Amino acid sequence: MSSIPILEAPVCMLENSGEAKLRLHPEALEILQSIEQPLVVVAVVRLYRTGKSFLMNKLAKKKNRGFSLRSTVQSHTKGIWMWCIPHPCKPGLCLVIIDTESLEDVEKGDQKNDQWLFALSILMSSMLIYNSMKIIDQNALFDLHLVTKLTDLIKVQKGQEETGEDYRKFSPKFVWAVRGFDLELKIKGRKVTEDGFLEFALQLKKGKSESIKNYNFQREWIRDFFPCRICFTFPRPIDNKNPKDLDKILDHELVKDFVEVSKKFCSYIYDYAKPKCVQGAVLNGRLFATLLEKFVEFIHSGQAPCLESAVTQMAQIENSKAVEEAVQCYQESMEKLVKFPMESDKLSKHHRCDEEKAYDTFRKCSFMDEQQEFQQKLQSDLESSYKQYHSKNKHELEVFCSDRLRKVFQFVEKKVEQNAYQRPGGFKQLFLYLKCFLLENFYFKCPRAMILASNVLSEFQVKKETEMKIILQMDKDLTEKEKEITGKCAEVQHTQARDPAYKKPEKEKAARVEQRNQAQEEQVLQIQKQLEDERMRIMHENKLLLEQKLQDQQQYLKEFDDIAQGMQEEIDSLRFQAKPSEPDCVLL
Ligand SMILES: Nc1nc2c(ncn2[C@@H]2O[C@H](COP(=O)(O)OP(=O)(O)O)[C@@H](O)[C@H]2O)c(=O)[nH]1
Ligand SMILES: [Mg+2]
Repeated sequence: MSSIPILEAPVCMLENSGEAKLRLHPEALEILQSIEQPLVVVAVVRLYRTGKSFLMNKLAKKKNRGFSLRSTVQSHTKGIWMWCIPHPCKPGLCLVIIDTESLEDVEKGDQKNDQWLFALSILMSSMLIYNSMKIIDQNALFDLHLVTKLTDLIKVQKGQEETGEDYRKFSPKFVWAVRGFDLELKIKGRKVTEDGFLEFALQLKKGKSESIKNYNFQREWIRDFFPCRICFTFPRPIDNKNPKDLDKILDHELVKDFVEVSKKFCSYIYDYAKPKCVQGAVLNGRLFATLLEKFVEFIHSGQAPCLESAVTQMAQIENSKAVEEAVQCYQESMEKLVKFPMESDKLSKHHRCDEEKAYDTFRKCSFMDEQQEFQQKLQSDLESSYKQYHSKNKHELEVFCSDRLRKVFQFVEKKVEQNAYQRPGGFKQLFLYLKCFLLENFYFKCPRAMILASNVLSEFQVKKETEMKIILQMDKDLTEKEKEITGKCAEVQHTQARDPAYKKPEKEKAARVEQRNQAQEEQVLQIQKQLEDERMRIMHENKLLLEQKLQDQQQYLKEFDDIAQGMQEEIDSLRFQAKPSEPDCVLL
């Protein structure tokens, strides 16, 4: 997993220029898309110049650079800004701080855009900080009236009447931050906690008058929509009446109580803000960016963002991407590890291993593929990819075998031309050579290729049938002749042994032996000459026969070509005739 990008400063995510359309900033989307970690999204809302940016900088633990603070009425941030940082306490999570400073900015005529920004902050955050000055009073609560309009601003399910329960499913945790609070935490003389203070402000009144109904309606909505809520009361950060340039003031110069509450506030957020979930699925940066795009698309088309539809569309987009990424991961790994040609057993082992990697990638990137529709698509894509590798491997194996065999055959052909095998046992030797070659090159190095190699060898034998037959025949003939010679030599020696001349006195005998030896040597030489002549004759005849056969073969091939061509023409003509013809025009 890649690490969380380090952002030196916040970036604008959604621009509210006051025109009809809110503009998503591609730079922010790109940053989000690169974050693979789950996001904890904390959004701060409400009026400008209530110290939101100052507080968010404390949350980001940044002293110098951060959300810019404005001490003038003119607000700098127009729209929603975001700042992504590694979570300070939970490794592996990314904390996204969202500052929506321009809500109800006096310069912005378009109230509708502000409402959308408020709705988006609620939709996108896992914790919402509602910032107010001084006290929780009717005015501050009135500003939360937008919550009562949420049914107009956000749809949970497609085309259904929605209940508070539906809204509660995605509502963020709610933190009320009261700033510049200088009252005592007492209600009717009794000390209360900060939460007790908030709950008191949200209490319902008894009565049935219209004003009481309105009073209660808002509170009921807030209580219903934010079942999980908490309150922090912050004293003034510095003693001066008009705290300007707070960002330049060091921590030890701030009021001690303020520093303490700030710490408590930050710890609470670090501990309790959960990763953002929609319909039970945790959002990482990429999913968050897609969802945000979908919501803005809804707004631009004049509809309230519908959570269910956005999630379905997001799932389609994300799962298609997940399939693509998984197939790519499979192919990259196969290309890297497979060296063509290889034994099909090994290839299938690689396939199984890389297929597992692909499923892992898919599981990491897919989103709510409950019907396993995309997983099935991945399965069939991987199968067809494997088929391609398999047939590529088969082809390369054939090429590899043919290449090797061609080299041997070239060698054999040369030897055949030099009549190296035209001797007794020549055929056997040739055959043995081919066999040894196959064993050495294929069986021991690549046993799977042996079958293919044997096929190619058979093809060679068919092609060279004539030569092989001649070599075989010559082997037989010469072996016969050799036997004949051996027989004749044995006969001569036998005759010598029985000749009485050999038994005469030594001298005479020696002379006679000498004489006979000469005669026999001559006889043997004569027989050998005869045999050599015979061998030359057979070789010559065979050579002529071979030439004749080769010529015949060429002739046959040519004739077959002609016949085949003739047949092809007939076939073409029959095909043409068999083609359905255009109906004739009928004149009425
Ligand atoms: N009185 C008071 N002023 C604050 C506090 N926090 C920030 N400020 C000042 O209020 C001005 C606006 O602050 P800023 O954080 O930009 O407010 P934002 O518009 O809500 O983001 C700046 O001059 C800050 O120095 C606070 O807690 N109390
Ligand atoms: Mg601000």
